[in-house]
This record gives sequence, structure tokens and C-alpha cells, in this order.
Amino acid sequence: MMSVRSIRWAVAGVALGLTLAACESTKMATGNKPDTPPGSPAPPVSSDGATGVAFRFATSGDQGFDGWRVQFAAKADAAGRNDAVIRSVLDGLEPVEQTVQAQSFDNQAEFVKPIWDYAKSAVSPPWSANGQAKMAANVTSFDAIEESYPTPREILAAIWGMESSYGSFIGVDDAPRVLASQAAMGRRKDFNEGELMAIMQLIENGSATREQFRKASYAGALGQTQFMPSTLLQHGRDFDKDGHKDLWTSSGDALASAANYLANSGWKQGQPWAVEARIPDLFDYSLGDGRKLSVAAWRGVGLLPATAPEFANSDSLQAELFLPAGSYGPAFLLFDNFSVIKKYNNADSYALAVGLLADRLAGRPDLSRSWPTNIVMLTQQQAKDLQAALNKLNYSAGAIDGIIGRGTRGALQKFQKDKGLVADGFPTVAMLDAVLLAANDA
Ligand SMILES: [Ca+2]
Repeated sequence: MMSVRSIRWAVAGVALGLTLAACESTKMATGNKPDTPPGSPAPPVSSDGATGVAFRFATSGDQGFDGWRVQFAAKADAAGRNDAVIRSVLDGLEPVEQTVQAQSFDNQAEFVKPIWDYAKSAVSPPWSANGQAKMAANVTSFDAIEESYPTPREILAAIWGMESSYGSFIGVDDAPRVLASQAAMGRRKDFNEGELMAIMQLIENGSATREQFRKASYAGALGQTQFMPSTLLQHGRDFDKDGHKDLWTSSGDALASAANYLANSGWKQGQPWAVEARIPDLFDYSLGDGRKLSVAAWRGVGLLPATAPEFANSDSLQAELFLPAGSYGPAFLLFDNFSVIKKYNNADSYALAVGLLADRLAGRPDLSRSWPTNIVMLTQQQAKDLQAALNKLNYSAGAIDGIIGRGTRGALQKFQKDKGLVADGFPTVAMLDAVLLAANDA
């Protein structure tokens, strides 16, 4: 299954625009109901909500949507949201045509393309050069943000680049409309309603205006760092101190908000996200099964930093061996900060692209090994066939969902090890054939 976070990649020319839904269900704080303006008549009493305001909206032409909207307005009212804000967010909304919205979600490609395709796009020379120019142009902001937050500027700049082409592409959808459409359809209803509540709170507390929410991704992600509304509410910063958390037009606010979010997600200052590793001949690739060992232990089995002077400043740091292309491409020791990037967006492909772009932006050497160009990736159906066959052979690949995650890779590694093959867990077509053959004989 897709995680609750979702991303969309759009590669067009040199521009790699990515919109992110850095979204997490958030328990909404239900503050005190703002006072009724002086001179207003007492609200009518009914069972609709705390103040008993009956919400009426012009019909959207969709009965199901209209019904959901009235109910949700009452819910927001009961949760203490301001009546005028509730109206401003929900009035005039029409549901997004579902085939259109479903297509947008289906087009999220991170599980279809090979993981390194994103990394290759992200670190292309024009893309990196653009990022370095943007870092130079915003050096004062980056200096100040690095004073206050643990995350280095190149990571923030890489996220900025991935999310919005360094602030140049921030989306054209109305966040309330896309979130309401999902909620009304019953898709992740609690999550989408929570995001709508967060929008109302952000408008109430002056962080942002209703108009700003009209510039969002198809998933409701906002501004230059593509925060979901609840993320903005929880982690947003008013860096330029103008009273607003403006992710749309203030790159300082956007970058400081990203820095604060990563800090709150546990970024460890001074630690790398990953370091490329050189694998010795005759290596047991099954060590790349997600286990964490100390840097000293990885050295003990023969790993060396490929281009960096050291893996990390401490041999006792724990790291995981990551083999995105199995034995056919670069290998990495991943540190805890890789998981922190994934809290922004829970896809290995995303975190890898951010990390590699950050390395380029910081002027670190390019990878010592290139990504494979001649490997045919499995289709989703083939991936399902692989999972089913591994399960039949009792290797426990997990759910048959066509997504090659760690479960499938781990199961394939066990199969490879038992057959005396290079146990890199990498699902080539030849490997699929070998597993299918074994499953047929079983
Ligand atoms: Ca501001």
C-alpha cells in the first residue's frame, strides 16, 4: 500500500517538479470558540454544533458532496472553528471529477520506475547548478537558518528543489477543494477532514489566507516546501517575522519551516544522510537486509568509503547497508538522517534523490559507480508473480501488492542464499524466472 504520504514527480525538460504531501494524521487542537463579534444576534439553537449555527451552502450539483459538506461544517463548528472561516473554506466548493483525481494519484510513479531514475534526474548538472545559484541568492537566509536548526543547508535546498523547483512551481489546485473531494468520497476521510480543520485553524490564527490555499498540489500540499496543512500548522515558522507563515512567497519562511520540521523529526546534526560504500570482492550481499551495524562492524566486513574521506565522524554510529540496484550499482551506508528525510516523504526513492542532490549542492564528489542502464525492471504484474511465488516457497514476501519493498527483497535474498546465488535481493527478470521455476517444482 501507498503510505499516507504521497508524491508526484513531473520531469519536464530540466525542470523536475515534485509535489509532496508531507502529511500525517494530526490530532487537531480544539481551542476555545472565538467570540461572536459584538452586536451579532445570538445564534439559533439547534443540534448542529456548539453554537448551533445551521450551515447552508449552494448546491455543488453533487448530492453526496453536499451532504458531506453540511455534516463536516457542523463537525468543524463543534470543534470550535470560526463560523465565517468555515464558510470561507467550504463555500462554493465543487467536487473534483473523481476520474481526474484518481488519475493524479495513480500517476505517482515512485514504485514503477527504478529507484535511481529519480536520483539521476535530481542530480543532473543543470538541476544542481540551479540549486547552487538559489543557495547563493539566499545565502543570508541559509546562514540564519543554520544558526537555529541542525539540518545543513544543502539538505534544505535539495528538498526545496525537489518540492517546487526551488520555489518556482507550487501548484494550481484549491487545497480545500481537493481535500473535501477525497473526504466526501470516503477516501481517508479522517485524514482529509483533519487537513481541512488545519486549514481553518491556519486562517483563524493569521498564518495564511483563504486565497493562498488556492495554490496547492492536487493532493493539497502547500507552497515551496509542499507541506500538508497540518504540517504547516504544527511545524511552520514565520522566519521573516511578518506575522504569517508564508510558504508560498517567502522562501525564508518555507526553508525555516522545512528546517524546523526536520529538526522535530529528529535530524542529527553533524551526521551524514548516507555515504557511498565500496563493496569488496566476495561479499555477502545478504548483509544488506536492513540490519543496522556500527561503522566499525561494516569496516570489519570489508566496506570502505567510496569517495568520502570517512563514513562518519564516529565508528560507533549505526548504519544500514542499502543496495538500491542490488549488486549492479552503487551501495550506501545509510545513517539515521535518511529516515528523517523519509518522514518528509516516506519513499526510499525520494530520500535517495534528496540526499544525492544535497551532496552535489555541497560540492561533494559524484558517485564512484554508475547506475545500471541495461536492467529490465519488473512490471507490477511480474512483481506480484514474484511475491506470490516467494510466498508459495515459504519465504514470506508479505502482501502481494506488486511493490518491491523491503519484505520482498528480504524474501528474495533468502531464496538466493539457499540457491547459492548472489544474495542481493534485486528482482531482475532472470531472478523472477528462477523463483517461478522453483515455485512450479514445489
Ligand atoms: Ca513570514
